[in-house]
Parts: sequence; structure tokens; C-alpha cells
Amino acid sequence: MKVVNMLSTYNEKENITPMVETLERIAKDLPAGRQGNPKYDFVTLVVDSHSPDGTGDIVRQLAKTRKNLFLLETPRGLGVSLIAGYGHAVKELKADVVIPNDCDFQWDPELIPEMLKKIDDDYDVVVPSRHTKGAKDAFTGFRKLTHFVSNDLLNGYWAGIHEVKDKAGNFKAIRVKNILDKVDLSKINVRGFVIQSTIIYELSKTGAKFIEIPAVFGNRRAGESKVGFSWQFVKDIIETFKNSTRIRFERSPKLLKFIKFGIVGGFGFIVNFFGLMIFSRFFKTVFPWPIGMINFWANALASELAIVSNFTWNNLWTFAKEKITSPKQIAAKFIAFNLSSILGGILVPSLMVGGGTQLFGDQYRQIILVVVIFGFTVPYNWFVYNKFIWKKK
Ligand SMILES: Nc1nc2c(ncn2[C@@H]2O[C@H](COP(=O)(O)OP(=O)(O)OP(=O)(O)O)[C@@H](O)[C@H]2O)c(=O)[nH]1
Ligand SMILES: [Mg+2]
Repeated sequence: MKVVNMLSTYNEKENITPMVETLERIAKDLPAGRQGNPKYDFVTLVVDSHSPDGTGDIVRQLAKTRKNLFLLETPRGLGVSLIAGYGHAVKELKADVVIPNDCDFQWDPELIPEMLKKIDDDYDVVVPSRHTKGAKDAFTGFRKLTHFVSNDLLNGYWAGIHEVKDKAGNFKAIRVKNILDKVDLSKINVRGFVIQSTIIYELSKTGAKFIEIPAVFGNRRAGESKVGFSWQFVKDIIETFKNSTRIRFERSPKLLKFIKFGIVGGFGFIVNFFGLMIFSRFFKTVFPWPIGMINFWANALASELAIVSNFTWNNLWTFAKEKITSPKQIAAKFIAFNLSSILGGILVPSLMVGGGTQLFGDQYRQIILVVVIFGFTVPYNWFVYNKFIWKKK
């Protein structure tokens, strides 16, 4: 079984040699396979973003006396580097298992034998975790807060990634066959640290079986952390938020649809408002009719304009997947849409507001109107649009 240990490095000149040697010792101590042959073929892939401290040169030097050490040079950014590294491990190095890790000893590589044992036990993704029983982390103050915001709030609560509790770490063992090789790496479009939760999400889509094992997350052994309050940090938080939102909507397309439906409805409300203003002014200047008639026609025209806007934008945007295209269908559905709008947007709400003010008094008219719109018209429209107008084909 070929195991590729993938170390991401940026300025890790003090840590790289001890890490490579530690992995070699771990490989030597692993249990042998059948007939005493080594069960695992252990290689190390260093993914370095042209570290200015010369980490790459150290790797080149080490590789002169080693057959199992490789260097991949990538542009700056943990996300782009890991994506390139995963691709290289799968395609070029023909890995069966990939084990990405930081190169600062915060995650203890001594866990690797236990992780490989879990892969043997048929788990596909083994995640050392700071959030299971028996785990510990050295987080303090600011790092505790940023970890909570990105791991728990954005990736957990907002994105809805619940396969594992610790979604923010790099260290994990990933089976390649039918799991990592199913992930289309070219479609993952993230630059920074958010790659960690993104890869968990992408792996979950392959049907991977996850397990978390307790880990002790210590302090880095030497060198400097790249996570601190900086412009890069702000960019990382924005990217995490954007990506969590994308994942949330991908996981719950109904929610995205509902938000679009809300925006279209709100826009229709604005169209109605300005339509009424423009039409009543226009009629007042052009026709010398009694005031009631003008209001009626201005109202009717403004409502129709809003209906046309709602129908068009919902058809093109909210329900793009169920879009109605044939002219005959459009005509039929548009008539149905109009009738339903009159019923759900005018007739029933008028009755409800009328009844409500009778019951509670005129001073509550505005509140009753809001309650009726959100309590009746919105759910009614949502139901009719989904079940009748833009029914799934
Ligand atoms: N290839 C590559 N590696 C990077 C880059 N940025 C960080 N790394 C490496 O990724 C690993 C994690 O980075 P750290 O700075 O230790 O971040 P962290 O462990 O999440 O946070 P700390 O707890 O503050 O150390 C380390 O091995 C870094 O050297 C990058 O742009 N490219
Ligand atoms: Mg670190």
C-alpha cells in the first residue's frame, strides 16, 4: 500500500529535516505485511510555495540520498498548494493513501500508525481531532476565537458540514480509491486555509466513511505561524464565509431558491410602489376623470406590472431549472399566475385585513397587513409556484 505523506511548507527550514527523519523512523517501525515484506510503501511529498528561507533547497539536498522524497513547488497559498499536492500524490505518485500534515509538529506524526490501522478497518477518512473525548489543544485567546468562528460557526453551523467536528486541521489520512480520486480537484476554487473544510465537504460527497480520533494539538516546534491578524487573515475569513455560503446553498438548494423568491417578491413590491406613483401622476395629468377611477386603473396597472416582473424573474432566475420556455406554456402559466396572484395577493388578503380590522380595530391595520403578507401571501405563493407553476419535471 503506497502512503504519501504530504507536508505543506512555507518557511519551515528548521522543521523540515526533523520531520522527514521522523516519518522515516515511523515507516520503519510499522508492522510488516505478509511474508515479512513491508506492508507500506512510504513516501514523502513536500509541497513548498517557494519559501524564501530556502526550505525547498533543503528538500532538494535531502532528496539526493533518498528515493522516497519528492518536492512540488506551488504558488503561495495553502489552498492552491494542497490542491496541487493532492493531484500530484494521486496521479504522479499513485498513492493509495494520502496523509497531509503541517510541518511544524503541531499535529503529532506519531498518530500515523493508528490512522493507517483505521484505514485497514475500512474507514476512508481518518481525522485527528481537537474536538473528541481525550483531545487537547494549545489554543489561546485570539486563536481560540478564530478557530471557533471558522470551525464551529462558519463551517459547522452555517455550511452544515457535520461529518467531523474538527474541520479545520490539515492532518488526516485519506483513502484514494473511490474516494480522493472521485474528487474533481480542478473544480475546487479556494486559495487559503478554507481548503481544510472544503476537502472534508468534497470527500463527504463521495460517500466516504469518516472517523475522528483524539489528538493533542501542541505548539509549533520552530519557526513562525502564518496565522495572525493581517490582511491575509481578513481575506481568509472572507473566503471562509463565501465558501461556507456556497456549500450551504449547494447542500440546501431549496433555501437558495427561497431567498431568490424573496428577492424577486421584494423587487415586485418596489415595482408596484413606483408603478402606482408614476401611473397615478400620469392619469391625473392626462385624463380629467374622477379620482376613484384613476386610483383603480393606476392600482391595477401597477399590480400587473409587478406580476409581470415576478413571473419573469422567477422564471428566469428563481426557477431557472424548471424554466418554462414554450410560448404556449408561457401563456397558460402566465394566466394561471395572474389568477393565483389576484386570489393570493389581493382577494384573500383583502378579506383577511378587512376581517382583522373589524375584529381588532382600525388602528391595527398596518400590523394586520404585515401579518397577512408573511403569514399567508408568502407561504401561499411559495406553495403555488413550487407545486403548480414551476412544478419539477
Ligand atoms: N505550501 C504552502 N504551505 C503553507 C502556506 N502557508 C502555510 N503553509 C504551511 O501550512 C502549515 C500550517 O501553517 P501554520 O502557519 O502552522 O498554521 P496553523 O498550524 O494553522 O496555525 P498555528 O496554530 O498558528 O501554527 C505549515 O506547515 C506551514 O508551513 C503556503 O502558502 N504554501
Ligand atoms: Mg501550525
